[in-house]
Formats: sequence, C-alpha cells, structure tokens
Amino acid sequence: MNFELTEEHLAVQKAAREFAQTELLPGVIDRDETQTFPTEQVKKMGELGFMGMMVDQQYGGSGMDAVSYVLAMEELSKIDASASVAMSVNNSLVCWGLEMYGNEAQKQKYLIRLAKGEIIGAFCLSEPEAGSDATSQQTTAQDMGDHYLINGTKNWITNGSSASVYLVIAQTHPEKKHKGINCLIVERGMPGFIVGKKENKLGIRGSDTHSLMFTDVKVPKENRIGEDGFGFNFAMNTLNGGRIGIAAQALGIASGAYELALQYSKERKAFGKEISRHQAIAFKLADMATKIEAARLLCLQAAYLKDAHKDFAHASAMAKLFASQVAMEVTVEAVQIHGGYGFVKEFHVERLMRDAKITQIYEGTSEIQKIVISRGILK
Ligand code: COS
Repeated sequence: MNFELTEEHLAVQKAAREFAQTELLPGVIDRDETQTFPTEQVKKMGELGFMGMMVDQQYGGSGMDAVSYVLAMEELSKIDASASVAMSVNNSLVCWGLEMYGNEAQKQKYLIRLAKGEIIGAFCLSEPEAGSDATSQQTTAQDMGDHYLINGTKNWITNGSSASVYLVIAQTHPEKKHKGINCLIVERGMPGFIVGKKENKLGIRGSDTHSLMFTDVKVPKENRIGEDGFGFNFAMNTLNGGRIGIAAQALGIASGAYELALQYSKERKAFGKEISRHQAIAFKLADMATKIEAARLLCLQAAYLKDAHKDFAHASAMAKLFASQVAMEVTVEAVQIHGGYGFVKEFHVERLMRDAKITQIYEGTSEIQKIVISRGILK
C-alpha cells in the first residue's frame, strides 16, 4: 500500500491551491452576500482544465485521474464551495456521464465544449416531489417517433441558469417504472424550456440553484443517452461518481475551516498565552485534524477504486456520508474557536459552516448514503 501522491498529483494540488488563493478568495464574501455566480472564475477554471479533469484529451479534457480530481476539489472548496459545486457537477455528473454512456456524435457535439469549460452543464433529476425517491419521476418524455416531448418541472438544479446543456431525466414508459426512464440532452433555448426561480439559500449562495419548467419541449431522439429505458441506471451510475466530488467538496470545506481555526488559535491570546496552548482548544484541533484525515482517506480510496475500474459505489457513499458529517462538525468547531469573530463574515468560517450543510443533502442525503452502504453490506 502506497500513500504517497505522485509528482503529477502534487502539481495539480499546488495549481488548485494557488488558483483558489489568487482567483477565488478575492470577492468570495461579496459573492456569497449578493448570491453572485462566479462566472469569470469558472471560465478561468475551464481554461486551466478544472472543468473536465477526468475527460480524455481527445474530447477536450485534461485526461487526469479521479485522485487528481479529489485533490483539486479539496483545494478549491477550502475557499469557494459555490465555484467548486459548479466544477463538481460539470465534471462528474455531466462530462463523466456523457463520456461513459454518450455516443460519438453526442461527445463531438457537447462533451468537447463542456470538458474545455467553454460551456457548462446541469444534471436534472430532482423534482418537487421526487428527491430521495428518485424512481418516482413525474416529468415525462413522450415518445413521438423521431423526437420526445418533455413536460414537467425539475427542482434544485445546480448551474440552473448558467448552464447551456442539461441532462434531463424523464419518464417515457410509466408502466415499466424505473426501467422506462430516459436521460435526454436538452439545450438552453429549446422552445418550451424555461429557467424558473432562483433559490435564496443558506449556503453555497454563489451557486445558482433553479427550478426548470418544460412544456412540450421537443428533443430529437438522437439526444437520448443510451438505450430506451437506460435513464435511471444512467442517473444512479453517474451519481456514484458525483458523490466522490461532493465528498471531496465536504473535505475541502472542513479543511479550509480547520486551517483558518489553526491559524487564528496561534495568533489569538487569552489568559496570557495563545489559545492553541490551552488544552480546550488544542484538543479541538486534534479532533478536527483526525476527522479530516479520515475523511481524506475515504475520498482518496473511492477515487482510487474508480481509477482502478473497480466497484466504487459503496466507497463513494461512505466517503460522502463521512466527509459531509466531518464538514458540519469541523466548521461548527472552527466558528467556536474564533469566538465572536467566527460569527462575522470577514473571518470566512461562518460561510464555510453554512456551506457545509448542503453536502449532507445534495447528490443523495446522508440517509440515502446509508441505504446504499447497508444494501452493499447486506446483499
Ligand atoms: N449505483 C448503481 N445503480 C443503482 C444504485 C447505485 N448506487 N442504487 C440503485 N441502483 C439501481 C438498481 O440496481 C436498480 O437497477 P436495476 O433494476 O437495473 O437492477 C435501480 O437502480 C433501482 O434501484 P432500487 O430498486 O434499489 O430502487 P429504490 O427506489 O429502492 O432505491 C435509491 C433507489 C434510493 C438508491 C435511489 O432512488 C437513490 O439513490 N436516490 C437518491 C437520488 C439522489 O441522489 N438524489 C439527489 C438528486 S441529484 S443532486
């Protein structure tokens, strides 16, 4: 067993760390306050190859492994989880799904530009009444011969208004239940497709989360991914990889908060010495560091299994379950270590605490991860 990162991994980590400091940190508090999508920053992330990290170079990607992806996600999420969720969705839900299951024409038409970050994508599974219970899709894709007609509403869609390409999951054959679901590639601007209201959120406020409405949206059959009825399996397989991205995001939020708390505790004095030299604080730091290291190992293990083409569904669910819990625990402690300063925006930790919560909810709640893990154990 080798725990060493390669030179290439270290270079990706360093590049992501520098990018986060120079490009994401300036303005991050303001973007959170004003709910502003980091448009320019995401464009630069595309130019640096962060938007299609694992996509083969022939399709415009960086051709890197999932371990590199985890390292980059951690570094970017330490500073700006709104930018990193745009990256995560584009990389693991949209690009990976298209590269793995799309046909050559779909890859040429959509994947190349998505992987280069020239455009970004969205993944549309959740509905007003189908979040965790994802097989209960109410959005329909009626088979009209050479095209489908999509009708319905999607909710909580990350990159909702900034995306150009949307992977929409919809029911074609209700009698076949989840075996009748399809995934269709929908383009922004197709008649009948409306981007609905933007959600005013607790955290990741720079990320644009929208509902989407579809009324008789005509989508050519060539935009279906895979065979008729493959859509639900497509969504599940894609989410397994997405969960590695969100686990790494949670890890980054935790380690970002921890680094700020560590620094603060070495500067702030109380009762005649730095607070880090009080055991009450030192023990908190010890607990935080240990949990973060455990979360990191779970994230890297899930990425390693994916890179080795082994089954990673169980490992990615464990990584997401644990890392998101660590993100909540560590950010709360980081605020506590900062005392009153932790409660104000300038010190960043209150934002990280707010951002942490969503990692226990999206791309499968913690309860869903426990379903995936327990089914794996018991099968
Ligand atoms: N990986 C791959 N395939 C999976 C899977 C996973 N983690 N979980 C379920 N599947 C497959 C099953 O193998 C089954 O396919 P087949 O019939 O071809 O064998 C199909 O999906 C349906 O599974 P199941 O019968 O277990 O359906 P259930 O409704 O009991 O449970 C869960 C499915 C709860 C696991 C699923 O609905 C889920 O993951 N929900 C959360 C969705 C989510 O993450 N939403 C967030 C929105 S995206 S931001």
